[in-house]
Amino acid sequence: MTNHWVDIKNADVILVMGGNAAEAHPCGFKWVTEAKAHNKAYFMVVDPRFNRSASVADFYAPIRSGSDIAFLGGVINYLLSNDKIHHEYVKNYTDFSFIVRSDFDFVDGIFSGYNQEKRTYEKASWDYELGADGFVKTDPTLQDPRCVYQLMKKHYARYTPEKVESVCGTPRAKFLHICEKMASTAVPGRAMTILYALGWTQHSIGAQILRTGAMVQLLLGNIGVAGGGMNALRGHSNIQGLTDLGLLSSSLPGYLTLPSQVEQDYGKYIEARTQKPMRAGQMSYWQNYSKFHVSLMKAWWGPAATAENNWAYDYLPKLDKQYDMLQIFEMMNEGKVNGYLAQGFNPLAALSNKDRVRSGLAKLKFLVIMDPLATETSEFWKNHGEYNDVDASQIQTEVFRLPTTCFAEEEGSVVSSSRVLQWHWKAAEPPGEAHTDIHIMSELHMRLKALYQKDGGKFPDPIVNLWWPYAQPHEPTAAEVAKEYNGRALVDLVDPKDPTKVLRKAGEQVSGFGELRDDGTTISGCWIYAGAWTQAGNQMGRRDNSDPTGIGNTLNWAWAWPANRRILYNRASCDPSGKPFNPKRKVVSWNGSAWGGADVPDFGANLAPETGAGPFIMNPEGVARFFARKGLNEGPFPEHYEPFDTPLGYNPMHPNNKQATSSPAARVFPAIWDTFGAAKDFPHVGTTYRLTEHFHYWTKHALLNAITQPEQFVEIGEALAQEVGVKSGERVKVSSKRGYIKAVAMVTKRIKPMQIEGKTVHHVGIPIHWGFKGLTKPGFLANTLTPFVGDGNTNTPEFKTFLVKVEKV
Ligand SMILES: Nc1nc2c(c(=O)[nH]1)N[C@H]1C(S)=C(S)[C@@H](COP(=O)(O)OP(=O)(O)OC[C@H]3O[C@@H](n4cnc5c(=O)[nH]c(N)nc54)[C@H](O)[C@@H]3O)O[C@H]1N2
Ligand SMILES: Nc1nc2c(c(=O)[nH]1)N[C@H]1C(S)=C(S)[C@@H](COP(=O)(O)OP(=O)(O)OC[C@H]3O[C@@H](n4cnc5c(=O)[nH]c(N)nc54)[C@H](O)[C@@H]3O)O[C@H]1N2
Ligand SMILES: [Mo]
Repeated sequence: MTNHWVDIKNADVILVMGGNAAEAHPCGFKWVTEAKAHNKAYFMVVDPRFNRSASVADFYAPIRSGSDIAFLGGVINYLLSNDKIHHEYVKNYTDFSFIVRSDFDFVDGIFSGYNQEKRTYEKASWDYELGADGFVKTDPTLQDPRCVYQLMKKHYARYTPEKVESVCGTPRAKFLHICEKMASTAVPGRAMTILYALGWTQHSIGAQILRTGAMVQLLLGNIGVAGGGMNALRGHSNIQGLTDLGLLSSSLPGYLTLPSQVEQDYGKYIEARTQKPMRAGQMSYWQNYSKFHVSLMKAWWGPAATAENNWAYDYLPKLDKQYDMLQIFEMMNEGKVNGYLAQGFNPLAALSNKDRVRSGLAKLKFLVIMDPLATETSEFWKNHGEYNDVDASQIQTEVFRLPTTCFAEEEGSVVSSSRVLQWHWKAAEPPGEAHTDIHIMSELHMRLKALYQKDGGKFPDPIVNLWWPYAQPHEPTAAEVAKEYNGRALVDLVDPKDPTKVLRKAGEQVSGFGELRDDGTTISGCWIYAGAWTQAGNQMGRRDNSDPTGIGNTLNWAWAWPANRRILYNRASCDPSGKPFNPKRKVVSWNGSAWGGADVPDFGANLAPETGAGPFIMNPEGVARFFARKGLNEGPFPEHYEPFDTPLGYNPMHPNNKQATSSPAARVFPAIWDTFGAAKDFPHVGTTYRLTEHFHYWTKHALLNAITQPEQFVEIGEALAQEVGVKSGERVKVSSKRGYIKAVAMVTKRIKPMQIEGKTVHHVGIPIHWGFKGLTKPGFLANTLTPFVGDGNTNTPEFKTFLVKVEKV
């Protein structure tokens, strides 16, 4: 979230789109209720189904799954053509006036630089024009046809309300009503928040959907202000922590990035990530990259990371490709992976195209499961009748199960969607042979290290030299690890201007990332977490909920990254002179000599407005981008592409260009192309989602949850039920090109047929929670049906839109 849970109460308009917060985030959803009760907020839901969020909304509009870019592109067109934008904001805080390179182009769905064979873009032309001074050329009058404003206006002019209705199935009047309500927040005193989750991310164009939402918020001046923001409601209780700590395969902690295989040279690796300001007076905060990177390398390899060996740069793997889940399972299928460790992950249930996942697991030599429960994955090899129809005698994979504890059986920190790190304490002893994840991983590491020390190997250094300075090497404590990710000084840190002045004594915890250095004198395992455990102690354990300004920022409740800031980009809540756009919901302001207020300023505390430094300090241009310069992989302006299982078979924005039917840059493996379905065989649009009563695939092991939702069902509308001749409570078979499931039909008024390009399209709702293990009645894994294709940036599978056929059993 750019903002945070409590801040939702400050919103005037709330849009839940691409998520179902009332169902999947029922505790945080109380802030929507607060905004409605105390702030007269207007609450809107846009979803293929009239879901539980819609049931308490002021307004609901249906949308065809997978068509949100067309809808939001229509909103951009509406805002620009009706002049409903926050002029002072976009003029000063975005790239509206920047001139784009003359070789940038967009022709019938394809941007300049496309390589069809590789299905990727060469992005050089997706950039601004630079002047002789190295700074971006601009046209403050916005008349230049190549300025971002003009290009964007032209790009989205095609997304008319008629087009939106035809592509999305959203009736025009409903679409326009939503546009009007959004537009009401273009004035300085009003804000809209957008709450989203998987209904946006789980598409082959997921990242671009989010970007389109962010563009709408920028036009309205809703980023950085209280009650605004782009708010990703995260999933697992610590999934925010997982991304922060760099567990995605291309990341390092704190959103530093792993080098690619062409980056063998350390100097070039750092230089590429240390961008010089692209306009006068900008901070371009990533200029500090090397301080964070060197401090990380010192945290991992301690004395073995030296200036001479470029801080152990050779120890880092250099990526030849993205190693996301789809890639790993594809490589298993190709026989290129021998072993797999599934820690707190149930891929047979959770990953798309179950048959492909199972055939991948069957090619492994060994599979290690670290989990408190007996998951479907741990029995992928076992015949469970129709639910897992497999011949065990044909599978040689050796499976090890290592029982772990659950969160309540250990202490540690959990990061919420608000970026707040909260410490929790152990409440129960682990049962049986269960050990904490830290214990198991440490043991594995100790034994691997011993083997490498004994036998050597091709390159044992990164493992043999891993720094392990914990009191009990077999089980470091959560507190030790937390202190390490905060970071500390290795020697006395002196003031560079006055060497007699010691700023931080050797061995002391740093108070923030501003203290980190790139000369090997500091460590920090995750720079954005610097400040979480300082000399003053564990900030994550703080429980003071006082809120002196009433805005809900509670700066003494736990600790938020970065720097305990609760609203990101909060400089943008003020006009260029430092006066709040909305004095009633003041976040920060400039008092003539410093920034301050209800939040930690997102900016140099004493950086005067006169410097002209922009609020988006991580961008070298200091402003936010409508034109994603060299950004996402599909192009600098989001464009609608069809899902890979498309009910139309063509892209209504580019009906004559086959190349542009589905995302030209999505992750598709050659072996997968023939696993996509066509509407003639699979005429209905399937989508998968969750229910409050279950948490994925684990609460079916808990009796009370199993009682509340005992049996697998699918939701179909009344019209479709009539078409296939099925009544509520009867069983249906739902098939896709990849397989089938059978479940009870729940016939509902909450899913209505849609008119898409003159054709009737039915949605089928498929909750994900069932499987063949646990205390619920055995069921089919929903992912038997889903396609093995991923977003072109994140590689997140397209779980939310695919073609199925519903029949009565
Ligand atoms: N009780 C419970 N809570 C949970 C979870 C759980 O399993 N159980 N899981 C947690 C996890 S890990 C996550 S990631 C979050 C997920 O949180 P959400 O994303 O809110 O949950 P979902 O139910 O997957 O899907 C959200 C909605 O997206 C809609 N949708 C589908 N396709 C589209 C589309 O193309 N456009 C739009 N606008 N909407 C679409 C669906 O109809 C559904 O209503 O929930 C978390 N909370
Ligand atoms: N079709 C479809 N598929 C989806 C989705 C969808 O919407 N539709 N959603 C996707 C999303 S957003 C998610 S997050 C995934 C969820 O996919 P998974 O994360 O694979 O699903 P969970 O059932 O939450 O599995 C987590 C496992 O962690 C174990 N566990 C709990 N605590 C601990 C612990 O402390 N240590 C260890 N080692 N294990 C622990 C649990 O017992 C459980 O087996 O599913 C994805 N798959
Ligand atoms: Mo998730």
